[in-house]
Amino acid sequence: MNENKTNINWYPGHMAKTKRLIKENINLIDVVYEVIDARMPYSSKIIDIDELIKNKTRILIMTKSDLCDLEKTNKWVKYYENKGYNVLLVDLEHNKNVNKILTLTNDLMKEKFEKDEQKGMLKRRIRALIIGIPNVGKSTLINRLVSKKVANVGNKPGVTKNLSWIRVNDKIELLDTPGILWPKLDEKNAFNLASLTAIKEEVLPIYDVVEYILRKLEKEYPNMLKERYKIEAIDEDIVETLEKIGKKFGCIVKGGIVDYDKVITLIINDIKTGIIKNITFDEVSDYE
Ligand SMILES: Nc1nc2c(ncn2[C@@H]2O[C@H](COP(=O)(O)OP(=O)(O)OP(=O)(O)O)[C@@H](O)[C@H]2O)c(=O)[nH]1
Ligand SMILES: [Mg+2]
Repeated sequence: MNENKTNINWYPGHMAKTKRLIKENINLIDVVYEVIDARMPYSSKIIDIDELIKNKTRILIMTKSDLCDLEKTNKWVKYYENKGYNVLLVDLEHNKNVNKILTLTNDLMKEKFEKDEQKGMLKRRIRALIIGIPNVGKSTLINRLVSKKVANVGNKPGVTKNLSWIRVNDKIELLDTPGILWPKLDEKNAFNLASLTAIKEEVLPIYDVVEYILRKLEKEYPNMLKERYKIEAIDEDIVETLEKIGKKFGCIVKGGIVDYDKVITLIINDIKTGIIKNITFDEVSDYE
């Protein structure tokens, strides 16, 4: 694994605050929904999560299954199951597998709640904490579970700003939280996070992010390069490749010169909007 840490000073203060608030509220919580992106099951997992949530019962929820490379991501499901996690792979866009979350939650909580009842404690709702890095779909998950729009969502990091309790039904309530990350990012993880919109692209040099995306596609998904960008291989000098793509897509300014910023935006948007999909950027073999 690449141990280089990016030295960019980017860690926003509100993330430290969110972590503190989660620590303060953790004793109220029965179960934790740890949300990660199925396209990066390693890079999108909070590094110091155990420190934050202690040994609470948890469900690892992988979102965006509609956008991931299922073959690769299923290896990650096994990887985490072997480590003892309860894992659910869900597609929040098309509402697939979402009802399994509440069923599993009830199963996991049954014994505890029965015992509490026997002890004469008042019946109360199960309290679930939703936690994850930015833009993985935490608020979308809440809206799906509640079956209406109660939380703001958006296809960019940092939409949710505060912690808030949301009642799902008379059995369960959820605590939505803003996305959190950690101050120093491993370089490879940082590029995955920037490529798949979990940190603002501008945090890293945008040309490097796009080069990373194209080289990753060339290595893992060469057919996508051919189908979408009509190119067989990435040039050693990435500018030449951007030039070719720019000409094909008409990203041209006056005088027939390629507008590189437009090419960059095109590629970033292809990932954001899911035109480029069925991709998983973390390789399980790197971590076994
Ligand atoms: N295709 C697809 N898109 C999804 C899925 N889940 C979430 N999204 C999209 O991902 C984007 C981010 O969703 P949010 O729910 O705002 O993410 P969040 O984790 O709450 O983000 P922050 O509040 O910024 O931390 C939105 O554009 C969602 O529509 C999914 O399973 N599939
Ligand atoms: Mg949110």
